[in-house]
Amino acid sequence: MIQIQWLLPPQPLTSPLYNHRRTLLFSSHRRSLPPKHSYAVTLSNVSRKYFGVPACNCVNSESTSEESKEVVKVRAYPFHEIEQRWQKFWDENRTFRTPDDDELDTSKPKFYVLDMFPYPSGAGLHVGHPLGYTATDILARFKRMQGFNVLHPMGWDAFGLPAEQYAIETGTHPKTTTIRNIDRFRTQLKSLGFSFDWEREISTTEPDYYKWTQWIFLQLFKRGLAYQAEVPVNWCPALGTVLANEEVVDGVSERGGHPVIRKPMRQWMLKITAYADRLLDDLDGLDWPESIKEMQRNWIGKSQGAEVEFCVLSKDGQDTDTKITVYTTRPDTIFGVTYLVLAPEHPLLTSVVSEAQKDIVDEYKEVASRKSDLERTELQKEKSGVFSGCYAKNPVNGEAIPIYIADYVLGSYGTGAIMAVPAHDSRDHEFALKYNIPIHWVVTSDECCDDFEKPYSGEGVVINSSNSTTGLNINGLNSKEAAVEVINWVEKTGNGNRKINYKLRDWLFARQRYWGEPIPVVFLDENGETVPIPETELPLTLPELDDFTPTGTGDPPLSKAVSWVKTVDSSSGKPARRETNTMPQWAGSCWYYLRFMDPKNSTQLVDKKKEMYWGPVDVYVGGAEHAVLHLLYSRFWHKVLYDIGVVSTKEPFKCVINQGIILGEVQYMACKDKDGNFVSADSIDASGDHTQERIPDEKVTKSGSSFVLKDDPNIRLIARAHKMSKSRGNVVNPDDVVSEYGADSLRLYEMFMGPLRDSKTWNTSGIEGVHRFLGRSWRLIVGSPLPDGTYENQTLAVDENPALQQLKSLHRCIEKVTDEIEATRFNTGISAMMEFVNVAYKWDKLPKSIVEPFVLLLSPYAPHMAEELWFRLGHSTSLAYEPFPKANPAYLKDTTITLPVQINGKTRGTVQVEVTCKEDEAFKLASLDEKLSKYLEGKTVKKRIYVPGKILNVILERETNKVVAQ
Ligand code: ANZ
Repeated sequence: MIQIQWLLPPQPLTSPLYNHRRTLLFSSHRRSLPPKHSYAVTLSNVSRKYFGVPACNCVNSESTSEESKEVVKVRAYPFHEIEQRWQKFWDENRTFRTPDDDELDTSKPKFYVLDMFPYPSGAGLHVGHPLGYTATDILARFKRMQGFNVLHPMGWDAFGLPAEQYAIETGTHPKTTTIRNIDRFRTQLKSLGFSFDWEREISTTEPDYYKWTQWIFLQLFKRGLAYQAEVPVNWCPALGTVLANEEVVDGVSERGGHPVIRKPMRQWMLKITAYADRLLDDLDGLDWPESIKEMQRNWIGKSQGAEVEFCVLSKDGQDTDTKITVYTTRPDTIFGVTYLVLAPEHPLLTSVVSEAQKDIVDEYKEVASRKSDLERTELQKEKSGVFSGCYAKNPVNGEAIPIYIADYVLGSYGTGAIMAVPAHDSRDHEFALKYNIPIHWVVTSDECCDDFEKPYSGEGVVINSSNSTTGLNINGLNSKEAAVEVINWVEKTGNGNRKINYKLRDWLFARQRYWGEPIPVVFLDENGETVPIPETELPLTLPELDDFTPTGTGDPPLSKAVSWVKTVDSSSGKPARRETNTMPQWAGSCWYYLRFMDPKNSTQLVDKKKEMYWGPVDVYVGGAEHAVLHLLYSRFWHKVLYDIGVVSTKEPFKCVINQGIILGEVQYMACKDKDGNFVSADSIDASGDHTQERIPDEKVTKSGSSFVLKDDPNIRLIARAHKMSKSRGNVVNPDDVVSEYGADSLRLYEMFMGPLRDSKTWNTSGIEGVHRFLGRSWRLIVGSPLPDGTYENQTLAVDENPALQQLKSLHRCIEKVTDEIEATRFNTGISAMMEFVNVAYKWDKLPKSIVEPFVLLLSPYAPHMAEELWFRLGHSTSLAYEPFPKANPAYLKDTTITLPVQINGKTRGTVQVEVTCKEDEAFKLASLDEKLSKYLEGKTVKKRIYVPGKILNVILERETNKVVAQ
């Protein structure tokens, strides 16, 4: 019996990882083990190896009495001591401090590798965070070792809603919550051994930082790029507050489920549309995932078309002075227009709607005002609308067509009015069918269906499109030619003009919130004029507030800071009020990458020289959820800063990588019929007349490509991985993994799970695998543990020259690891190291000149263990700046060949030899070969003919041959 003791910091016995370990023990002993911190069990030698316990000599270790006193420390290697020691060492020695000012040698190449900095939430880190952070840390450590100056910083995007909501609920000041959460995040990140330069840490909530966010706002304001407008917001009358989009679910408030309406309010807007073309064009030169570039292109949504005027007709069918201008990208379909649509918020509504239809239209407008643009334009939603009671004239053929009001047309895009062509647009088609409006086909192609039942939205050849009165005839032209023709015609006849439109809207930049950057302007009491505050008065700090509850009037909470709001305009000395809206959370994250280059500068946002050296960011890693807004907003600000000479590059991020998401562990569900009996998942029908029950992993086994119940293999189970969430109980906490397996194992595992960019499923036995690899590497180099579970202080490495085979294995590993890090294929880099360790286990001796480079290769991935091994190999300084090993091509060439061996002129087999192999060596290998040795054993060699690299021919003495044969 062996006493197994968990040498781990106390942790809840119910933690999933702890349970997993216990299950492992349990399954190797086929015995149930209650959750406790110490077990007396018998370990086979296989299990002993797994737990790092010295092997036992006895054949059956079941009941030897001395052993029962043995207390075994369960762990593959002493990561707890190692990791803490090296984290302390790095901190105390400021190992990862990026040189600054005079110490910075700008003749060296630079590498700026950045993570999308986190919002420090109350929940702490989840295992998704370290995925990207480990990848960037490997790159940072690798480049440092390659002689680059590396900038690898970390900070906090700490303004935002949750801290404010928490303040409303508990009265805790958002600042207090934020500091607490930041402290937790920092501690967690440090426990993972990331080589951030913590001296550059920034938080968007610090006045020293947001002083510059406000400064950028002032520059935007001065250039007319920040302006005020009446814009609809989500107003919740019951809560008396404006809500952010994410706080509104299906038209009601997320908290309390109260109705939310759209209400126009004065807002700050940023004119990102002025940069639309540059934001689009400059995408081409970026090394970003094509998918993100495409999403940005779609978001900017540049389209080319025309604006065409339709004259509104009076009751008796005469032209009036009122004209409706529509925007269309398909002027070629103009003969197919059978109605017009105005958005419910269109300004011409009042002059178009007939007296009879007024009430119906007003009611429709009211309902539409409660819907968001997204709801209105959703393709699946049923289209609705009302007739205005009025008609307009199609300029190309003089036809009178009805004007409708429908909310699938948005007031904010194009002109807020469309010419509807139901034959060729699916939304118009659906609408026309519903309201019995004619459908006229004007484009045909091989691809469109014969029965004209479905709309055809592609291009083709134009038909049914001529009019003798207006003289326009586009029949027979293809769509592109026809469009040009129509645009020329409308321009010539004064009915419209060519037009480029963008989907991109100006950026709504104000929030009716407390926990954000104050907007640095005042409004004069006398006339409401907006006056920016002088730059010398920045930062304009957030006033202290005790009560964060909404005002009930829609005014932001800051309006409660009465003495702060009431002020004077310092340039004129006139009484004024401060702006009480704050900036959105996007603001601080728009430019933080610049501040990391020069975080303490109190006179400039960033020093020009430093920016010229460090900019742009070389590699930027973060979640795909930021593909559009964050990346677009920061590109916009960067371009403005470029225009005013603050930055020297047109784009902020040279290369962007999206790490995939980590899904929770696969869960198994069994289906049960009405009577509660298990039924196989492949036998259930879609009627849903069954329930599902979660099955614990130990009751599941694999059968072919599916999973079944161990007890009844006929019952096939449903296996599914879900997004990690508290409600599913599948959240893995990185702290638990670190205390159970160590940070190096977590780092290695997250990199080993699969390609960085892919989505992956968490699998605790996967960590066991990499943890075992680290334990094996440790024991390969340090040796087996002593009986008390500790290890010798040195290593097993010897000062001897390496064998050629050892050099070859090492250099192959160097080449692979280097290539894979450079290509950010970290998982395959790990496989190369695993292969190396497997091979190295077969060697008798471990030369230092082989072990040391291997430790350096391992160091970006598992830095704690690597530092410890480096130290044990006799080095007194950190390996962080040791040159990264370089593969020597001489050892990479495959120098072995297959040499044919003949006996008495007949080819009898082959041997693997070095190209440089001498005759004696070749003969020795042939005599050791299983097949060839049969021909050579006991015989006398008369002659050997050896052509190096080509052939070995062995001629045997005849007599001897006979003698043996007797
Ligand atoms: C006639 C037509 C015929 C259209 C056809 C399309 C197909 P993009 O490419 O996205 O710019 N549209 C214009 N303004 C709109 C608004 N405010 N709300 C909703 N839809 C609007 O789309 C431009 C097309 O979307 C325009 O071209 C217009 O419908 C519609 F076979 O005009 B089209």
